[in-house]
Amino acid sequence: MEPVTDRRISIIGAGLAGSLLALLLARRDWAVDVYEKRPDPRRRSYAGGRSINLALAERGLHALRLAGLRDAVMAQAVMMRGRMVHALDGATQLLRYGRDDSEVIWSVHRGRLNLSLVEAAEAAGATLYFDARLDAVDFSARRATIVDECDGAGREIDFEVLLGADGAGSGLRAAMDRVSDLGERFEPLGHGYRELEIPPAADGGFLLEPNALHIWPRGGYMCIALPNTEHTFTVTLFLPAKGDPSFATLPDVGAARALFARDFADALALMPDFDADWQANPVGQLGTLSLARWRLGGSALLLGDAAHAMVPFHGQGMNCAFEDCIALDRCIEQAPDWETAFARFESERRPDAEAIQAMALENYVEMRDQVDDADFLRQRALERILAERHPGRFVSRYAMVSFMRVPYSVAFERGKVQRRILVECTSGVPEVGQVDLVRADRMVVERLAMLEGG
Ligand code: FAD
Ligand code: 8RB
Repeated sequence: MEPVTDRRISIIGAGLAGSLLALLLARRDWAVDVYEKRPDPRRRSYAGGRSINLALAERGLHALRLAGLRDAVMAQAVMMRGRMVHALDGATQLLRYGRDDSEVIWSVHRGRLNLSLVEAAEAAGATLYFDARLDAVDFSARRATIVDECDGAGREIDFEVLLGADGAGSGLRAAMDRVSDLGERFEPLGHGYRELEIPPAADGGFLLEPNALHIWPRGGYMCIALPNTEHTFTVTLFLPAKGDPSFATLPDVGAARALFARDFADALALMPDFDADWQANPVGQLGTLSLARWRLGGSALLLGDAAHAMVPFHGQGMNCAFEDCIALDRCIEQAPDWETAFARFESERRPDAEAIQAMALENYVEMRDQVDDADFLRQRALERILAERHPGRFVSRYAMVSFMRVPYSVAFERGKVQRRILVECTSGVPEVGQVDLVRADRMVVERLAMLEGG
């Protein structure tokens, strides 16, 4: 579609997806208005307070490259080369994610990343309104009510189209669902999370290896830690809501401390503020959101977490939301009208969103329960061997998801074929050195075509 000067696109949410989308569309000369319920991040201090970090992988990096923000973000990112697995006895082992330092993921500060995106969106010509919450929508009149979060005053805005980048608790989604059933389903994981922090060492350095994503796998639950540029680590405990142990069996900080002393002793020793953090930070809920419809004709469309919130265990929610923005920008550019653009976006992205949602669920089991399992480690060893023998053909699922931009649905399907080969070739074989590689090679060539662009 050719932008006509007075034609506006209205975006709800200036989070990670909304601000990137505003930037991409403003660059194409659309008049873009963004309504964000939170205050302007430039008027808040990001220096103090807790650091919340995110893992940025190739899909997200590619989006930042297109936005012209790659260098600025990477200047403040911490490289994570692999999983550092912490056994119960405190022993650690680094399992690399990729072949070398070209295949790594990056820990970035959410607040600073969001701020960079907001500034870049404005610089590209988008208009951002803060403390501005979408409250109600009259889709037939194309009018919406925006409430000022400071004084509670409501005002009416006219819109051409509404793009919902307003996250898992989307207000636009609720408004759309009131007009036409979106077929919304939320599948709770049954596990929650709580965040803690490891401060810098006395000499100002890191208390754990900085260039890793730390995992304390404990079967039914786990802790993880990601490094921050401030030399701290953000620690997250993932634990069932019910059962033993669970958030239900931790009525107070004393019980929480006892669980950590038993299961995460080396981590607890690094958290002098454990009690205060435990009491200050609430338990977060996790789950998978699916909608039968992401759009209302050609008048409103959901993307990012608003359309397909997922569990966090592949570290791909933001990466996927950024990929949505690039896909939507292209659909809008190429389609003759809004309805066509939205329909193409939805049919292109739905299979990929469903695939990463499923892979994220699977990765929880792998992270918490399999990283020290003998069968799993043998399969992983064979995976490395086959990846080396068949470059561009046998590529680990983790690599396809994190270091490449092949569609998530392709990574998911090829991952299933590869998993079967690994299981068939290692079952009943005690050592990976004893695997029949001639047979394995034949399976690979017969069952897997070369990866496009691989
Ligand atoms: P958000 O970034 O949540 O933005 C939504 C915005 O809409 C917010 O600014 C909100 O204030 C605003 N909003 C909401 N309702 C309204 C309304 N009614 N009116 C106006 N504005 C509204 N992903 C990764 O890829 N890697 C990671 O390592 C990772 N770690 C994470 C760690 C944590 C603790 C959490 C919670 C998530 C993590 N994610 C990670 C997921 C990632 O944060 C999300 O997938 C991503 O932010 C989705 O972007 P979004 O723009 O759709 O939503
Ligand atoms: N949301 C991540 C991975 C995969 C790591 C691996 C996992 C915390 C909330 Cl749990 C998790 C990964 O397979 O070895 N890459 O990036 C990020 C993760 O959690 C983030 C920090 C998180 N997301 C609510 C809490």
